[in-house]
Amino acid sequence: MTFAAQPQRDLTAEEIRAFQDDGVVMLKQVLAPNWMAMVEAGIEQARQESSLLGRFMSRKVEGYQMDIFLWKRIDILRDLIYYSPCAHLAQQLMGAEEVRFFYDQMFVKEPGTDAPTPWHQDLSFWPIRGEQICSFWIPCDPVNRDNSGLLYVRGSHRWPQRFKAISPDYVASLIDEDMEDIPDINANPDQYDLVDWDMEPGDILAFHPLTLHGSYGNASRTRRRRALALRWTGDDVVYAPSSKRMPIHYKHESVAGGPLRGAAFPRILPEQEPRERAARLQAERADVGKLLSSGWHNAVAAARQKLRAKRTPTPKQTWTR
Ligand SMILES: O=C(O)CCC(=O)C(=O)O
Repeated sequence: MTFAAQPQRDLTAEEIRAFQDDGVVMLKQVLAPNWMAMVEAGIEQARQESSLLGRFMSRKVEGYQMDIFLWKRIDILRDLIYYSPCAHLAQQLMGAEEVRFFYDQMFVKEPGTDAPTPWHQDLSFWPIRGEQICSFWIPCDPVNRDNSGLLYVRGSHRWPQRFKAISPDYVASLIDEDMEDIPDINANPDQYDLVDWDMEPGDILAFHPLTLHGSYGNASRTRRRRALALRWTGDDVVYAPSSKRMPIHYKHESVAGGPLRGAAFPRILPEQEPRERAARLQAERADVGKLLSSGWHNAVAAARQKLRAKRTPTPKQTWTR
């Protein structure tokens, strides 16, 4: 049995084609105001109750706030994931039978926050592999390029390259030196097929995790930019952990090379797993032991990265207007 709501409209063949071929599509008005109220309330609660990791990741710029795995501690976001139409929309886009929830992430840039999101691919630092994966980026404020709407390189999910991860907070430990450096896309915009959209609350940007994306800082003096990202997986996704990939601090039963399993990655469609659903009811905190040891691992890796960076500096990206 699943309790995920049906979408207010089915996606069109053109929207599904755009997701598959371009690696990104803007889905106009697919989340009704009741779901958007949950997104906004969840973000606001998360901002008040930020996690240790969130505080660490947001420490660099005043007005910038990021946090992850919010749904594990914020009930309204758990409910959004289990009951909103998002899982059905992800199922239609990915062409999958099974839909699991991978993780969520909040990105806030208050007016005037000069914090560009560097160009990056998500999959190069995620501990999963597969084709049927999609992210939903859901703003709860009107967004355009001026207040840090996301930019994409259309079709880049089909490029053969895997680029060194530059996560929005520049966590050095996740950089895989075997990957290529990301080119300075904004210095040569004519060489790339760049796309972006003006968005309203209720719209969703759906994109493949290999599609290059980034954004300018928030140059608006008045308009905030609060967004929630929800990540979904389909039938072909396997767990692929490594020291260069984002660690998962919550309980699950996935083994390397096997499918995602367990309460950290709950199945939403075609039906929920009773055991995962039961676990969902217990408030779960990230495993502090794992968090500390990965904090230690991150610190060591960051120090190593700094030493290496002296020899091969990370190429700068142009994000001035
Ligand atoms: O909101 C942002 O600035 C970054 C979003 C992003 O990189 C993502 O959702 O993968």
